[in-house]
Amino acid sequence: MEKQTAVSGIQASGKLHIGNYIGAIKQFVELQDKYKMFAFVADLHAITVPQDPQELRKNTLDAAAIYLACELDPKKATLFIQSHIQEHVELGWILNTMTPLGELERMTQFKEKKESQGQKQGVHAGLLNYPTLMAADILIYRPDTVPVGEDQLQHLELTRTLARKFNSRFGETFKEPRALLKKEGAKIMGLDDPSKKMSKSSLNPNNYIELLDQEAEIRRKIQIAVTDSGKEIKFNPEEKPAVSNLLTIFSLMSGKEIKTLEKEYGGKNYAEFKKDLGNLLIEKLTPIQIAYKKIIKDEKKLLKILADGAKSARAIAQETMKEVKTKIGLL
Ligand code: ATP
Ligand code: LTN
Repeated sequence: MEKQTAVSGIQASGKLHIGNYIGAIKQFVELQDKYKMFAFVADLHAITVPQDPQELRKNTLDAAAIYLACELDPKKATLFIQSHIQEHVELGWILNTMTPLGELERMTQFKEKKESQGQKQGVHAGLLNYPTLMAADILIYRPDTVPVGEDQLQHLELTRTLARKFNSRFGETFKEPRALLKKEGAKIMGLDDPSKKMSKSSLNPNNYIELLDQEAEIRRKIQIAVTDSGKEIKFNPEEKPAVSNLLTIFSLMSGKEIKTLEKEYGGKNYAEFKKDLGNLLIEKLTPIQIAYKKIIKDEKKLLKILADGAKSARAIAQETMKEVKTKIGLL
């Protein structure tokens, strides 16, 4: 039987954190054996808010290097940079012409970023049109599934709607992909505020643990992570959101069940639990950091991997675009 296809991307908008790892990258790596996996760095999405050019370049290469350091294997998966495939933008434009403005205006991510960006640098049309480019990123490879964190579900729903709309107007062209969401870890919360998701655009660096954070920094951030009232280490997201979040991180990084952790830490205090969690994160992130350092040193080799990935991706994207253009009557 032919392998199913999976597609997903990560924005090059800052330092990747353990939420990105648990909610997204870890899944891509698991999928690469069973699926035809397309993983990319969404640099065009990153510029929907202003980016410093040098930083954007560095963040894009870093994100690609981190994919590889987390053991995404370019022999199994297709790894590339979004802007290297111009067909994404071309299809994105076409989808824009089929998307009601109201659908874009009601997107939670748009509303949130409009609020935070608006105060800083104003809101530009790219931020509103973010989801149609994302729909193009996906539909162009006609995937069966899209592994993402919970915050992207709304964008994926729009993607499915656009696929249906296009198909009913111009004939069967796109597959309606389903979201692949982890039961646990699809929404890792901020260490400073367990009511909001861990986010690289958080203004407080203590919100997240970067995959490249130094040992001392990891220990410090875990130590000062907010906890809940009471002393018990129990999983109860309503009553103990902060500790439940730390337990989720502990469980997904160690492979131990939450129930086992609750037993192990029964009668122990937050300080002991946090000390062990800090050690665990250091143990798991150190090999990623060592691999990253090696990969990022050899930029030429990294660019070659990305160029090879783009070549494979482009071949498929061009084929889809040819069909799309014919169907809608572009010469
Ligand atoms: P920002 O918050 O600045 O928009 P981000 O941290 O959400 O950025 P993205 O590049 O937008 O990072 O996300 C990449 C992938 O990581 C997406 O699949 C997203 O759903 C997932 N992800 C992001 N944050 C979390 C989180 N806190 N928990 C689980 N998954 C997450
Ligand atoms: N919007 C996504 C990043 C992204 C993406 C995609 C994810 C851009 N294009 C296509 C899956 C499929 C985010 O995580 N913020």
